[in-house]
Amino acid sequence: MKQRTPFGSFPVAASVATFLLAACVLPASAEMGAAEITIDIALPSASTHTSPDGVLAVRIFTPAAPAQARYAAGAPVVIRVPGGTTSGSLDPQLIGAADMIRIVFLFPGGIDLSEGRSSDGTYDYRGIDCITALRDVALYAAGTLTDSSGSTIDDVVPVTVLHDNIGFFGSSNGGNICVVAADLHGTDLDGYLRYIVQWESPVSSQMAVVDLGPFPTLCPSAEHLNVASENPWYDPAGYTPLNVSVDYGAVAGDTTVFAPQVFLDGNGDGIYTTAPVDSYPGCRTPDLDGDGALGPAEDIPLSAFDDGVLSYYSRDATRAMPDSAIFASWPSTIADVPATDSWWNLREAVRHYAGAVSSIPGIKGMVLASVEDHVQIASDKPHIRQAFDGWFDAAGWVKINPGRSYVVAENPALASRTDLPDNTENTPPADWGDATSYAYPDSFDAPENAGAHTHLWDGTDDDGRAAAAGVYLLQVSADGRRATRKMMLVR
Ligand SMILES: [Ca+2]
Ligand SMILES: [Ca+2]
Repeated sequence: MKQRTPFGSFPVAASVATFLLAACVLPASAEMGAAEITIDIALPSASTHTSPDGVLAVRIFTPAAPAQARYAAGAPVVIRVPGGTTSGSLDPQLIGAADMIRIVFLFPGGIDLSEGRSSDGTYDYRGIDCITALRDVALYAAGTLTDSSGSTIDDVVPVTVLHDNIGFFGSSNGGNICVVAADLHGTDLDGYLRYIVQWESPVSSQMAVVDLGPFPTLCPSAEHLNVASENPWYDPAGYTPLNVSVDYGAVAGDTTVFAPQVFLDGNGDGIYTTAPVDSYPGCRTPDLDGDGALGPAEDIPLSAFDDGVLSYYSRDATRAMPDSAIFASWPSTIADVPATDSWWNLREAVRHYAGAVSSIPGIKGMVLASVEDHVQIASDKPHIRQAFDGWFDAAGWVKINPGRSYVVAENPALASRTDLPDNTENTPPADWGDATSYAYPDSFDAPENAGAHTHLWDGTDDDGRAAAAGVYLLQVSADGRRATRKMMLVR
């Protein structure tokens, strides 16, 4: 699959989201590092379309003994769905929540090469089969489905499973399918699925393909430089819970190149216009004047999800394409408006909150947000707002980030911090443009005195997974000044 979005490859601060995840699922009394065991099972699922007994590869991380479970009554279950458009991996996740049962799995057709395991079927890029697979994993956690040996989860884990305390944790784009599954299979999941956590999830098509910025440069190999700029055609005043206002009037395209095939032709010359990046030979940037921002006279590259057959741009960008000359004869590799709508109908959370809330009365939503998002750059955070509004407008329970007291209880060293917003559930922020009023800071490190300091990055991303080899940016702030340096991760 060609991937034209920056998901999964973004250099990120390693600590913040990991902390938020732990804070979100850990009780104050949790013992970090409690012993756990790993159990692999194969789960028969119709989502594989493999007769007679197609299975999903599922891995369970569980407390090793009842005393290590979160509650005296047993252990709740959280099912973790990865971001990007990957078919999943079996790596450990939410490692701070060792007192819970944590489940990871591979979507139909998914392969984990490092583990030598795979799920039967064909990967449909978070489509209907993946949605069904997530349902079946949840129903296994609920004790209503059995593995390929005929065993329930209760038969294989050494703790009592709290079947009525199951949560989905959607990392970034994984937060979309969690809500879609809760809507489409809510009748089956009601009574089991209690909450969904969405970590900075891009819940509408424009957010998923990052139409608002930042924007990639064209670089050889695995270098990932981005122009950290908002889309100059984005108008925050045009926000709606389903889409945002971007003027795509300058849309143009060229399907003879790899990327970008679609762009906003700011300088109007009919081609995607770039300049060389002095510090990176071979890289080219649309930031022609090198001021670090993209203006209306510069080109804006648009990204798409891609299933190997078609590229799916945002609903709004796609609707603008027929007005562009190159789409007079619609390219065979780009999804048209009906195909685009059909694709996003199953991949945007924004269209499924109401159904999830009505199907599963009492389900709760938590939206994790830090001041500096791991991908999105728009300062009014419309993706966080859409996620919040999705739950809120459906009269569901929703909160941005765990409460201050919860976080401080987890880490008492944070008690002195004055920059941890204590949001009230079911209450929107007074000003979405003031992220520090509702989002967590990007660092929980204490300020340091003047002098030389040493810090170690363990080479993992916000999900605790090994980051890809390549160039990463290191940022240091002091006295209101900020310096950025490049560093190379070699594996
Ligand atoms: Ca141009
Ligand atoms: Ca510029």
